[in-house]
Amino acid sequence: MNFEDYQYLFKFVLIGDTGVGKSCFLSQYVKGKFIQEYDPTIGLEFESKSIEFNDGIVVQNQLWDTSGSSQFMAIQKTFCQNAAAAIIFYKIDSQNSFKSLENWINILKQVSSDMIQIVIVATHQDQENQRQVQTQQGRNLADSIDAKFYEISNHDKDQIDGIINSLSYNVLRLINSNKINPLNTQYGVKMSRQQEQQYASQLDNTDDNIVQQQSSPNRRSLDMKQEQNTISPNKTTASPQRPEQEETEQNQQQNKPQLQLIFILLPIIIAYGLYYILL
Ligand SMILES: Nc1nc2c(ncn2[C@@H]2O[C@H](COP(=O)(O)OP(=O)(O)OP(=O)(O)O)[C@@H](O)[C@H]2O)c(=O)[nH]1
Ligand SMILES: [Mg+2]
Repeated sequence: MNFEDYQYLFKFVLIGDTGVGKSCFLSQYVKGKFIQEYDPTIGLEFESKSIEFNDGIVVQNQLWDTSGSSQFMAIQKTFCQNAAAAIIFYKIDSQNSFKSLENWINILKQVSSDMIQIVIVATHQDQENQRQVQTQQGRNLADSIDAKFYEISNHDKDQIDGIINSLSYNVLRLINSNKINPLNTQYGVKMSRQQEQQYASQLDNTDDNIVQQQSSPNRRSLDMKQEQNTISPNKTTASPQRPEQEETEQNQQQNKPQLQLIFILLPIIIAYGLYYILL
């Protein structure tokens, strides 16, 4: 796939305490590989993967995996700033990681755009026997901030794909409903150059339509005027002819009896004339 074989690029950030499974989630999504050994992320890493929707729209998801260590707070904040979506992780076998969600949500509130899509993901679902956080606790917290909630095991790639696909779809929906301006980078969305041109021409067309819609009553009256004008010259040339013809026909009709009378009277007058001449 070439660099710009997509229409949109979405930037997602993965945040949460150390060891909650952010890198593991990312590895499963991009490489289909579960990382068994814990290898803490230093600062920041990122991976990209494209998905194609039914309507042919290709979205490249760029996932930024931040370290959960407070050492890297500045980086975490910076990368939350221009994100289209944030996935906040905790693990069900760690009450502390769940408590930290409040801090992560606060960071997002401070720096992210108001259109950021937030998802809370509880990992280690396969560690049920070590559970410290009840599913309902996670769900309630997600509801309180209007976020989606998932409880998963990072062993299950399908669950991970489902989360990212649904996030991408939601961001795309926000673009299509004009709630996110894809030209404004603060929303964590970027368009390919080709899509940008198409988008600009669509905007131009929309502007034209608005102008046309606004001016359409005038245009209609103009058209009507033009229609009247086009009709009237024909009418005006046609209309005098018709009465003239009618008049001539009427005159002819009216003259007919007079002529008939002349034809009757003329022989009589001639006969009388001859009569007087001969006498
Ligand atoms: N059983 C189980 N283990 C998991 C799961 N997710 C992650 N792990 C393990 O948890 C450990 C830490 O996972 P990471 O993905 O590296 O954690 P992280 O959030 O990236 O941590 P930092 O990079 O330090 O911020 C690894 O040893 C993984 O194998 C899960 O869902 N179930
Ligand atoms: Mg990591």
